Amino acid sequence: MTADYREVNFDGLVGPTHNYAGLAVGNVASMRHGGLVANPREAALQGLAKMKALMDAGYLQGVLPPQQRPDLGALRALGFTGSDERVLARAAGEAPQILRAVCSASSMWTANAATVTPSVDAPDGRVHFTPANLQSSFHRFLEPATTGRVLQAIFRDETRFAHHPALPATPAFSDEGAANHTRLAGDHGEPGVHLFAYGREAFGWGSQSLPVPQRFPARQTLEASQAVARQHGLADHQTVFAQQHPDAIDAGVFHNDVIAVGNGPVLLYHEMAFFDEQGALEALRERMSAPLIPVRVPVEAVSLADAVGSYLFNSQLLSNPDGSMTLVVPGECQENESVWRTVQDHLLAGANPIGEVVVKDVKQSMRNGGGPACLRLRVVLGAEERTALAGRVLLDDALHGELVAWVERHYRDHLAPEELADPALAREALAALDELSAILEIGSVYPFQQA
Ligand code: SUG
Repeated sequence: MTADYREVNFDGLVGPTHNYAGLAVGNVASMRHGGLVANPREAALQGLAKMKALMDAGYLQGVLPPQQRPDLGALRALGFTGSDERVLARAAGEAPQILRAVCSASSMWTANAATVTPSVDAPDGRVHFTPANLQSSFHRFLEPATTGRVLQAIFRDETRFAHHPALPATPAFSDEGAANHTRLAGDHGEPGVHLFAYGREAFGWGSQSLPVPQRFPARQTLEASQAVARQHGLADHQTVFAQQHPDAIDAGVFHNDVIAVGNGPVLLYHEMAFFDEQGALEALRERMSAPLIPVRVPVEAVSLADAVGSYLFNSQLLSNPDGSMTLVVPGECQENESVWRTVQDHLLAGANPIGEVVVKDVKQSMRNGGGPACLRLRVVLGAEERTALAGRVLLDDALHGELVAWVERHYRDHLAPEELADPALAREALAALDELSAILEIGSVYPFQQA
């Protein structure tokens, strides 16, 4: 029986309130661009153009809906009362940063939506999902409840899909999902080894001397990664837990996917990605049944600052039927001389499967620190699992066309942080999401539809 396992990239649709609020500490782009005027329409269309290009190139492409924003429920929980208009106006006057947070379109970065284990690796033969608690920032902590509902609406068949609760939303179990998780395997359908990268240990047993970042927070804990692996039933021989280099976090590597990307047996990484680089490689080699293909980029080729500025490692590395791989990099890589030279001389010309580089413009997202890899959640699915998906979430030309028309109907092309209190924006967003859930046939996943 051939199960025909393939990777489906589920990209997050950018929501109608996309804006630049400077909310993400340790994320250099977000901190730098806070206050800029955003273009939600362009952001959503850039995302859809990337999805369409990959679909046209033969990759399986899925789509995940944005979340309900502004999150008026969150404002009410914080003591703002009265009509929706009054709640927005009071928040704008008394707590503008909170208003910005509840308007963030951050669910577009679906690499942080959840951690996923394919059925080939799980003891019960189901695909496992854990929504990330995203507790390290308020605006992202608002995501997991709806994320869980959306994932359950799409991956509905309980005989094939297993959903776990998000981890306790407390610093000890700080979890940012698949952005700190890479599955390595000879091929998508072969048993894989799960590389979990973490920034700090919460309980620090026996390792008090391990260095921690000094400037920026470490968003993922070892204990969170271990708990997710436990939920999914992964055994020791299937997992490797590696500490991120604290200097990298301090340079703006707030997620491991800003400095490393894996696919199949290939691990493309910057030499500063892991605190114990050799230890991580050795542990992977011991566990993998296929030979690991490390593609290491040294500091002399690309500095940490250039890695963070260009998002070279926040690329999508995709498998092609002939065994080669395609690297989908953000446009910023082309603008950086040392990065672009490394792409040509080191990655494309090197002894590795990377045979093609595709450049995609996702600048609206990049200004908030989200590159091509942040925008997608990878789910390896067998043919029958793909057939079992509920909703209309696998992209085809018809769905792409409807989504583009939907964006053009509903989205503004100009949104400054001061405009977030506009009650018309909130009404526009709800009308758009109501229509979207019908287009995607995912049912009533939003709080406003359940009230
Ligand atoms: O969590 N930015 C996101 C970017 C997430 C990128 N994801 C991955 N690397 N996988 C974050 O820092 C900025 C929002 C603002 O400032 O308006 C923000 O949340």
